[in-house]
Amino acid sequence: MRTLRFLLGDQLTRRIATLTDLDPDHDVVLMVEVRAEATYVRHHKQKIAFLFSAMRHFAAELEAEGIAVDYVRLDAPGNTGSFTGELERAVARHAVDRVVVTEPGEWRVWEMMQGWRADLGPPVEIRDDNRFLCPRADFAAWAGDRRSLRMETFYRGMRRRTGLLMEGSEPTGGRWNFDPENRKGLPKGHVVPERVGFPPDAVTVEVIALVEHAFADHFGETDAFAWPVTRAEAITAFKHFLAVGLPTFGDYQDAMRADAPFLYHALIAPALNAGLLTPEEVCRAAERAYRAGAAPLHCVEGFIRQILGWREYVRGLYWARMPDYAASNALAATRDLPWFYWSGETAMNCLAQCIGATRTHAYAHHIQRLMVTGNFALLAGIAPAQVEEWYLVVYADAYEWVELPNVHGMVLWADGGVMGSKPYAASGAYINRMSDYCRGCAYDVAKKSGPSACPFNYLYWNFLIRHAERLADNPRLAMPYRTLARMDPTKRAAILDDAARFLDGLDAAPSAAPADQGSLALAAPRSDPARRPARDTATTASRRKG
Ligand code: FAD
Ligand code: DLZ
Ligand code: SF4
Repeated sequence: MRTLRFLLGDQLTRRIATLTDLDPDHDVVLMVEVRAEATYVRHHKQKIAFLFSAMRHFAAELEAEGIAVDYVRLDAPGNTGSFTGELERAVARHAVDRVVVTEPGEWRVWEMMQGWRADLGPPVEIRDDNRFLCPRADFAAWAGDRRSLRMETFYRGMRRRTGLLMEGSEPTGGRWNFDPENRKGLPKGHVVPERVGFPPDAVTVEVIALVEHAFADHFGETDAFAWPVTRAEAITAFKHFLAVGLPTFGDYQDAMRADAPFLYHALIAPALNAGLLTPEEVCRAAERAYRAGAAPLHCVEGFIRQILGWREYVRGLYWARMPDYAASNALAATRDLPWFYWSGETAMNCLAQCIGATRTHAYAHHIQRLMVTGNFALLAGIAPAQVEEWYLVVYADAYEWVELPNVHGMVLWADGGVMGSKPYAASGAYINRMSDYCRGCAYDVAKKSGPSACPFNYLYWNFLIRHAERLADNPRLAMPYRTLARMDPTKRAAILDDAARFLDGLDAAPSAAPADQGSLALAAPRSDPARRPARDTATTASRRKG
């Protein structure tokens, strides 16, 4: 029996279900670089370069093992530009008895695969993705048809299931969660260790040139490319993190500093999501570091929770609730995404810093995504589909299975509380406590109203006022709503005025900024429209349908 084994670009592990029973004497592995996958949203150039380079390296490793790989490059003559087109051509090229694939990470590709089963010709076997610790079916059974699904309950179940950080049936250290120890700001003058990077090798150099040419209008820069593109490099990067990052990871997990984009974070999400590392091996290695006394429990638990908890949870939630999950808009948010999300040109220093680093590195850490760019989108009432598209474009680790629940549920509360019991709305005080951004900002974080006040301050109260009907009864928001109830009516009116003026001026080019922003916003050069990635004509909803 001759089998065509179709390997997607984010399934780069020898242990993927597609390859488990590979017969090197008869089978062919198909890998394809296709335009449609790079442009269904216009991904950051570094994400495309990372994935194409990792795919090419992985194909070479398979070939070195004596496996036949049919690898279609982006510029290969006749490349149809889509998964379906390339699969059809490959089936015609090789006389195969069947096709084997592993389920994809995105709903739109899942739907494509149903089409292959119906129309391709040879039988198509779609296998479960064996790279996760919680199979889709197990999560679905846990979730049932409950309306709200809390990560913490799921996480405890996963600890019990895997035995990670467990002493029999009890959590190591007597607690499940050390989150309260994970919220320190960085002390002034704290020296952050250098991180290991991987300057582009010959394969990556070639791929970057291709990407710069073929996807010239996409968001982001490639100059600082330093991602590991092979499993060996990813392991080196992870070992470096275990030595220099993990022992301090928990303490400063939520901290932000303008000159230190990576702090103590692991920088492994692109490698994990593409299959170069497995979630189980990184969790086990972190646990071993704790047991060997090389890292304290609150750091190791904090790290393992992100992967065994959050990562598995969002993936389970995505598959259990799609496609309906993406359609909700509980807070009726409809505003267009402001231009500065693409250009980074805004007088709000926190946003300028996070978006600037995102352009340069295709990276921002969790709190920057949640509490800066996410918080602003929530407070400003940006339409969920536009925010989701942005997050799917700009990060090297972005795939819809992980991006969508984080943005739709955690950041925007567009799911009405399936994921989080309350929206993560915060004023400038939070950003000031956790970062040094406010010191370099044209706005004053201590001011609550008026032209020079930090916009997060009045937008926060404006958000609570606007959504009082929906949120005022939420016990976790009782305190701010009590403050609001006691608020002087003139102050309340000033908040509404400031917010309306600010939001009305949002999408304006800097020279047309309202008077209160003029002197601040004009500090930034006028945006060059050519630097903004052209928007797909397809809506986000239609991209999900494939
Ligand atoms: P670390 O901070 O070192 O964490 C270690 C690992 O934990 C990460 O590599 C990741 O695999 C996992 N992890 C941590 N938080 C989460 C989470 N909330 N959900 C899932 N996994 C998590 N992560 C992605 O991989 N792809 C995305 O598209 C993505 N979009 C996000 C969008 C928003 C709005 C938010 C708030 C978070 C998003 N995350 C996403 C989660 C998280 O921000 C990134 O995984 C993390 O910043 C990657 O950097 P790191 O490897 O240095 O992570
Ligand atoms: C993200 C991406 C990109 C940019 N390009 C390709 C590609 O050319 N070929 C490929 O096999 N995969 C690519 N990917 C990853 C896919 O988009 C990913 O497999 C699906 O989104 C399913 O998770
Ligand atoms: Fe951001 Fe406000 Fe601080 Fe400026 S003052 S950096 S806008 S939180």
